[in-house]
Amino acid sequence: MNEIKGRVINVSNRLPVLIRRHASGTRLERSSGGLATALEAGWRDQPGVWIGWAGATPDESIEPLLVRAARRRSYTLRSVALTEEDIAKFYSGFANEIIWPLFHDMPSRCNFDPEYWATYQNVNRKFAAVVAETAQEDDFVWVHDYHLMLTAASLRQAGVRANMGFFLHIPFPSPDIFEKLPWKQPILKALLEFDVIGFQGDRDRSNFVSCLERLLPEVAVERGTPHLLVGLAGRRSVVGTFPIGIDFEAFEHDAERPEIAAHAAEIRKRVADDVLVLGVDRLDYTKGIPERLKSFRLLLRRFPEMRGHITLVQVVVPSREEIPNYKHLRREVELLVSQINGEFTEPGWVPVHYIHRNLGREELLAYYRAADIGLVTPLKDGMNLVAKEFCAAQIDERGVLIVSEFAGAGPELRSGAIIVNPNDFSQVAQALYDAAHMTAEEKRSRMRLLRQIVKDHNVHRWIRSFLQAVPSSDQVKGGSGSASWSELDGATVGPSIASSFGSVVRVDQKMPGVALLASALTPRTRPRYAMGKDAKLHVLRSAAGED
Ligand code: ADQ
Repeated sequence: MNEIKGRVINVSNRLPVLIRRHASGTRLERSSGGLATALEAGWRDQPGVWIGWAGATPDESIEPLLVRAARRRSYTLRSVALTEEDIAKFYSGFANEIIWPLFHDMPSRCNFDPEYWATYQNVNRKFAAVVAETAQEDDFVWVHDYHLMLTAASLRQAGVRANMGFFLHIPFPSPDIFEKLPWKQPILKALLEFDVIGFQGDRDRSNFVSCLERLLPEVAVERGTPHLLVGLAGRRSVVGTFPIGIDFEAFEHDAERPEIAAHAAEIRKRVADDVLVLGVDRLDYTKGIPERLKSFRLLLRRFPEMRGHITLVQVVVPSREEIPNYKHLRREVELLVSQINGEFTEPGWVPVHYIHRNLGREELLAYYRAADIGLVTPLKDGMNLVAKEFCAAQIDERGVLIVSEFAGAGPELRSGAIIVNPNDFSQVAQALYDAAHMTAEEKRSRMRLLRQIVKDHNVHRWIRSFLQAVPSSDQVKGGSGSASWSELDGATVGPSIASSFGSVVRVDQKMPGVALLASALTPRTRPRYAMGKDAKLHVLRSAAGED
């Protein structure tokens, strides 16, 4: 573990604020989506810099607005200027018509336009240029998500020496899916320029390592506990799993406010004694909204006694509406809602309430509190923060969470939630029926457990554990620095930035943090490390071709 002496520089496609131009002038809005929500909550009161696109094409009116937005924050904001063409080919194109569907296991939705790749490289260089102007050697550059996978490579070329980390907020696909990408090798190589590469779940991390093994045979992989080390051409990267969390305390605290309780009571009054099922999503085809609606329809068909006694409130926030796949999705969802309502509505009861807008935090919390069942059924999702927010806001412990096995939140919350396959409409319908008939005691004990998990694995812990995995410069650059990996065992992390996200953290005595990358050593000098009990030293292929 390296002590980060300088600042943390967060880099993401979007800043936490978005500049929107309206007929009446330019306005600042909060960015929506999971990344901005989590990072902004985790970074509250922490110093540093956040670099990203401010959501408007460049002109001189942006900077004063950003300075104003930074006044209410502990960190400064720096914008990266993107042109209309960049936005079309980098953001809508490469990021959201190639990487997003591919990494969510939906290759048939990809549009592998070669022009997108050229712009993606160019825009990553633009981000890197702003980071290079900002970062000093002691700083830690933390790059977020699939939009910016090439940034470290550009920064290294520009001679930037700061430590760099990358966190992928979305899933990483298996080799059979990833290898469809025409630019697979350059992307993998560019990722290995980061010192730490983090994933939401073990499955994502293991997919990444399998892709390295298949597509870059010269890479050396060493499996340690809790992290792995991979090496290529004299560089080493720590590869770890860091499941993201939410600011539990803030959600819990806000959900307790009397005005939220009153708003929740109002919502409940509208549905009378019905079981209130809640879905909250960005309108995205990965979130499984049509499948959820079909499962709800099946419930009403299969269990006629539920008619008039259960209501689904589906809230969607408009998203990426300029991309054709998303336009079709909106039509599909709205058609299904009207078909279900047409088939089942009775005087005094409408089965699906459909809300197509961004809810304010108060309204969102009121829905979370009012709901009896949180229905979170993405077809594939890095984590899914809605599942965690629902638990944090359930202060009365009366709600049941149904969550997809294909969301990162599934494995993490499986001890208290009902886990479903979102493609199995029959299973989801049965889960809804079971949740609606669960006893109050069972609901309470499940929700109590869920809330404890979400509280323990909060966003601050996520940040801390990622920063703790940052190796020192010597450790990643190979050569004589290798011995210091063993020195990590049992070390107490000093007054570093990591510890400012919570109490001082002690590195687990049983794990060496990361084990030594064997490829950098000759067999004679290669030390043996005390690995976790299930881990074994496994060198697949060394850079020196030893194995
Ligand atoms: P997202 O795909 O954006 O995030 P998610 O994690 O569910 O997905 O976060 C959505 C956020 O938007 C939540 O904070 C939710 O409260 C908010 N939201 C959704 N609908 C809303 C509405 N109608 N009104 C107001 N707010 C709404 C990506 C990955 C996820 C990963 C996160 C964080 O796709 O898998 O969990 O990053 O890493």
